[in-house]
Amino acid sequence: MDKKKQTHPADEQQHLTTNQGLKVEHNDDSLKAGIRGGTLMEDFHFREKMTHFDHERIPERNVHARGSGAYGFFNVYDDSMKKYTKAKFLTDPSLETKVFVRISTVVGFRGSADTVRDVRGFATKFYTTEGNYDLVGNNMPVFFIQDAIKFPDLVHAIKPEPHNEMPQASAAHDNFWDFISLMPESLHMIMWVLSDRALPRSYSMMEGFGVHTFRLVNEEGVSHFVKFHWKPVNGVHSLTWDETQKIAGKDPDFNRRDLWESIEKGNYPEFELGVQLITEDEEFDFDFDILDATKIWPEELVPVKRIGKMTLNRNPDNFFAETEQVAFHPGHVVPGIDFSNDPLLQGRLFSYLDTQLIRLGGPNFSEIPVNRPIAPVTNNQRDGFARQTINKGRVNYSPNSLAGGCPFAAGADMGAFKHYEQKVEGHKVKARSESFKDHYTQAKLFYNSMTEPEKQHIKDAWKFELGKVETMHIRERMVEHIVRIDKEMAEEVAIAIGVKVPENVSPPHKPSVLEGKRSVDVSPALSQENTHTGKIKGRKIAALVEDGFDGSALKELKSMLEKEGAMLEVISKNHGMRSATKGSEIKADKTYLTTGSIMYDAVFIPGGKDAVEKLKKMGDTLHFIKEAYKHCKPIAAIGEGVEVIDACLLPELLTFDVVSSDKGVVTSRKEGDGKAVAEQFIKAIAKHRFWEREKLKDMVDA
Ligand code: HDD
Repeated sequence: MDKKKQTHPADEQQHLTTNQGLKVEHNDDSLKAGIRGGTLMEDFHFREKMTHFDHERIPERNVHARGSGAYGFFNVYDDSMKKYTKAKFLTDPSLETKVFVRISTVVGFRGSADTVRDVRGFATKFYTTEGNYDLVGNNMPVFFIQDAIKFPDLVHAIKPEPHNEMPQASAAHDNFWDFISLMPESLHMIMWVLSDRALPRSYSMMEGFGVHTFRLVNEEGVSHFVKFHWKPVNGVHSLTWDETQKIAGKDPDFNRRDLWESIEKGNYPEFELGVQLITEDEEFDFDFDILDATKIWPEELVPVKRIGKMTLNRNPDNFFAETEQVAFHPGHVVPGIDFSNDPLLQGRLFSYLDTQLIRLGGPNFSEIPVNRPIAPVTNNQRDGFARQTINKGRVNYSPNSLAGGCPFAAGADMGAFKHYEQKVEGHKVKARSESFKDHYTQAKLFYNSMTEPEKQHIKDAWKFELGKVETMHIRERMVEHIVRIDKEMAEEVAIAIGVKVPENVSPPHKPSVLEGKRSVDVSPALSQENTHTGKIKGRKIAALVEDGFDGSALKELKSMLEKEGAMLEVISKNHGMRSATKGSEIKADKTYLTTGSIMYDAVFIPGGKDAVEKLKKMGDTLHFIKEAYKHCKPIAAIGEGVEVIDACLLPELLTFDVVSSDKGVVTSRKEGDGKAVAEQFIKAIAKHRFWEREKLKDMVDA
């Protein structure tokens, strides 16, 4: 065997080299004229290293600058979608399509905190055998504006104000609400942004939406209108507003870390792909225009058909190379998927390619590994900054005879993309259809579909957002809009922000073209409380442990939680091993200094006399439990551990030996009840929040 091949490649790579492959002898001092002399121009290694560093940053995305990525795969369940589309990855169940997903916040800069109130981008690149397909969606099914020409205004208004660059990653400022108060089309989206959907507990616990109406086109050329959905297998779960603000300080990478860790642990996030389909004949059947991106198709009118599943199972190797350089574009489509005339979508079809040119420095970004299709690329495009492909031969034009006409355009029957031949007719106008002018019906529908706690969270969010607005007439204009959504909501918000509810607010305009069409007054699918699956996969549970704890109870719970895909972390005053009375000792994962109750979904306190005596006297422990209680989270304790809960003097809570998950506090002083407590605790964790405790929150000093 060739001797050179026997050395491990890693051994070769251990040597530091220049970008030309030259081994470097010294990396800690630049080349100088004498030991205390000036640096010499001749030091090519210094200059190369410094120049590269000076050019390391690229422009961050104008919106969606902060994001996290993951690889995975998608499988369609069966071939039933053949009726609607010829896209192979949506019709051939034997295909496993590789994907890259990037989930992002919209407003904050690249280094901003994860847990801000914001829309989350949910962009998926499918590397299909027919070319890349990008589904560039959000975790909310509607958008702020109806026409893309308003996008620069929207983004200018929501981003930090230009004179002082404040506030970071927040809509709570005058410019944004000034703009919104003059753009009633945004009100439906605003209701989503003020709801718990804007505070996802985990990227694996949010829905995704393609937002626009797209088309699916089958082999026969028949088109259906479609809306795309991602349904999280873990259900939709959110943080509370108080948690999000505290987490932003304690761990600004909270959602990114959660995604990374769940993939490393094998708790792969999973989403089912859903489609809502209507025929072309049904286009005008509904009390909204299907081309209007500020409207949903209520699931009760048009059911979501679940057609496949995506699993995210691999973290990127390098954040910059993959997550930062990935380039999405709603115009990256494959045969069988096409566009509608939605004016927001039409504008996006221009903007995404345009933005990549500045962000990624030229037209060759599709050659960056994360963007490269698995389908072969053969065309006459050449040159440009950072060209990677070494095209061979002399021919770079078409038609040609010197290369036998290659590459030649294929027919649709050979797998080529052919634009759907839609008949269009009309005057060239800068105007908006009358059918786009209903701005309140679906804002109301959303609000009316919420549970009481969800409604309260929206009211509280209004109070915060508008309370930060300094200009009184902007607050007043917003309250006028809120009246048209819900009078009682407007009254509560108005009191909190110190304005009067105006008398005689004109009723919302309902275009006559939409009267008498198919509609619903309530859509249960809009409440995230109805998405819960009874599963606890991806949740994180804290166990509060000191020396002398009951090791057997903790071990039993830990193994039951892990079986369900949840994670238990041990929190203690200090790092190191904690001794157990029964069972084996355990390592503390975190201390009260390095974590907090806000980072967990539930808390467990095992028994053990010595441990409990210490825990009862520790302010940090009591604060941890009280804060979890205030955030309506499940708490469980067994044996002497119950005394620690008692020591918290929680309002309206008496701990009994009744092992029940009903109130989210599961306790038993009988040591033999360990399994029963664990079972009920898991049920409570599945429920996630016990909102009835919210009314007590002012009584909990945490
Ligand atoms: Fe956009 C990024 C989603 C409207 C222009 N958008 C971007 C990303 C997502 C969305 C998920 C981040 C992609 C990534 O992770 O790299 N955008 C949406 C949705 C919209 C929407 C769901 C409405 C339905 N966007 C929209 C409009 C325009 C843009 C109307 C302009 C006409 N969006 C952009 C952009 C970005 C972008 C400026 C910034 C970085 C990028 O594209 O690659 O071109």
